[in-house]
Amino acid sequence: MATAGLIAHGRGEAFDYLIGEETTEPALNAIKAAASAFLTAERAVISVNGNTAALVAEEIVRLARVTKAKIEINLFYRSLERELAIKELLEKAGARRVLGVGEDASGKIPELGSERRRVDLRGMLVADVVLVALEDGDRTEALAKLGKKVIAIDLNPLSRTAQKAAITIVDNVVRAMPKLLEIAGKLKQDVEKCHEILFDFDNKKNLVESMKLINERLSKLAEKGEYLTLEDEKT
Ligand code: PTJ
Repeated sequence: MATAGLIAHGRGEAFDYLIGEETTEPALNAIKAAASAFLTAERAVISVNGNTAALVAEEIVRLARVTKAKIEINLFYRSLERELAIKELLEKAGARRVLGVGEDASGKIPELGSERRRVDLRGMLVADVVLVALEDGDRTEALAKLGKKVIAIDLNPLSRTAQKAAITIVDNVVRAMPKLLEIAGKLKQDVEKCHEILFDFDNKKNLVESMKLINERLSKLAEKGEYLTLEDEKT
């Protein structure tokens, strides 16, 4: 994980407290839409950075298998050494093919500078659906502008990634990925249902629900003035 990755992780933890450290109803709705998008995609790609490799390598590999998606390493702080280390981690988790390593990442995302623009010609460049988690806002925005349907997992509903994605899962990646995997497994045989879910899903509305939830939770906390008491009420 990059040093900046640790800072990104801490930023996420702060928001996890605000949502109550659990998969909320709006997050679950977004997960269902994300599973549907994967299962109806022609060329889906799971983008992997240092943080997601460290946290959910096995789930990434299993999701790729269930949804026939490709796995592509796409780093903000790109170096061949990091790419190879992440590739090894993914292969240990069962991945057979990992895109985006070294010269394979010779495609370019317009609008992005330097090393951050490099993508695999067989993966992200031609993908119709791309899953990103703990992602930088510039890249999410650039992918969306290219017409990709971006699915984001981001604990912060206010981040540019969360705001610019087509489907935003406001949840911790360690909870969201197993759930996404489970729901994709259930929906796999029902493509019609997937289309229905996507038709009914409104990301803006769903993001508003996540923000309302934080707001209501904070109001309750402010009344009580005690975090742990509120947590006890759940049990
Ligand atoms: O591995 P690299 O080189 O590609 O580096 C990745 C970095 C750290 C550069 C990249 O992840 C990054 O820039 O992250 P940001 O811009 O800090 O955004 C991360 C977002 O993920 C923030 O909005 C956090 O709130 C959110 N986040 C942090 N931890 C989690 C999370 N979202 C879901 N689950 C988490 N565990």
